[in-house]
Amino acid sequence: MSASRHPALLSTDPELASFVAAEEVLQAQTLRLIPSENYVSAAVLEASGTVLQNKYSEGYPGRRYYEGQQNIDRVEALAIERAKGLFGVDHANVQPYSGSPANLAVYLAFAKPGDTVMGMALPMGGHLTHGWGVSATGSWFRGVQYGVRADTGLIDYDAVRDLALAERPKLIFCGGTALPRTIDFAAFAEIAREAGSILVADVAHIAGLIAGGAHPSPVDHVDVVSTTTHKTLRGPRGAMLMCREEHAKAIDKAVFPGLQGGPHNQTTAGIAVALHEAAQPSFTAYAHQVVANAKALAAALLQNGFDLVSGGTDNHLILIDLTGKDVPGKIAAKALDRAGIVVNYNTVPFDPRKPFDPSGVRIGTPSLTSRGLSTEHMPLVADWIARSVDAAAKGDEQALAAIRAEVTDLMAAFPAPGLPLS
Ligand code: DSN
Repeated sequence: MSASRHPALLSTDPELASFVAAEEVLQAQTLRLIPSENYVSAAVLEASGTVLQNKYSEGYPGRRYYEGQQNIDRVEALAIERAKGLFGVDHANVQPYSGSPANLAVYLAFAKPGDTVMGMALPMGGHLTHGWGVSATGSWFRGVQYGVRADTGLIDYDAVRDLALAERPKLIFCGGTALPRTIDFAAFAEIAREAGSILVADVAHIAGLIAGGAHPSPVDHVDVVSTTTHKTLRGPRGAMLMCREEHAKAIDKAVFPGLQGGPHNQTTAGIAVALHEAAQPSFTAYAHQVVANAKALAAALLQNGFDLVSGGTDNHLILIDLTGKDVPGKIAAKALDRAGIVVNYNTVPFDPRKPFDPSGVRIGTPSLTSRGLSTEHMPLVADWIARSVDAAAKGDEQALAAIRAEVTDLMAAFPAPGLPLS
């Protein structure tokens, strides 16, 4: 593998080219288990690196503030039509730069600073932008937060309802970043209706599962669907907001001119390609395989003596609770990294430790499934994780190096989409 697949880059900026080449090797050789990451296809990668990059196009198709939009309009209109078709929505805005700006646009569309908003607490599995204190959404708005039950690790819908009726928030967010279980959108919709709140489903993590029919869709239940495009959906780094026609104007106005300037047209093109790929039967199979792999991995981890938040998973994500082990999340995550297994340390609900040094490790199966690993490989993956955590406890660097060699060996047999063959 060499930087020569980017010859112009290599010639102009060999130093930067060497970083990209090294990242290609890293992504090819390691077992990537961060549940919010994936591998885009070569086609998405190409679309994301086109001359569409060179255009400014504030506005929307047919209504721009710059000329020369003949092709850009077609690109954006295609992405919009594909999003509408894939998710079955009236309206789609494909311009948000990423998930946080997408969510901020929702606030701008429906709330005023100081209004009460409600979301899942970050340490319980929510997202910063769902009204958590350190985020602008928690300082400009009054965030109230729900969580999961201590005994089950599941969302307590009765507590969500009580809080919503007590607080009558302007917005309620459902969805998050560390939720291993199916979200009951109908239950949230009932609560939002009673509380008179706008309901937003942030499906960034599970958008690909929804597109592939491996998780129920929120579309018939919520006012707005917010999603990134680069997680299970396997597109470029970007985001979309989808809604019924009645909210279309408010959403569009909030994204532009409310919050953003010119859309990133090269990303819009990548999103269009990813949406096309996600509409194929092979993507339906992919989405179901992601879940089957996660369930098999969860079962194998339980057999290896790990505690899992909520006892397992219904989706692509597993939250390992290491409070019963000798190794906290950060030390485990760093040891796993040295073993070629890339995860992130994460808080677990009711974590006795601090967020920067928490008790959990968050893993998921989108990336390994994109490489073709299946349920039969999951006991081996669980065994590697168990041996790595054990090695971390003992400070056994040799054991970690041995696991890394095994990981590199297996991954060489499963080429990653979008990457050169190792
Ligand atoms: N950073 C994303 C994740 O890893 O889940 C959420 O924004």
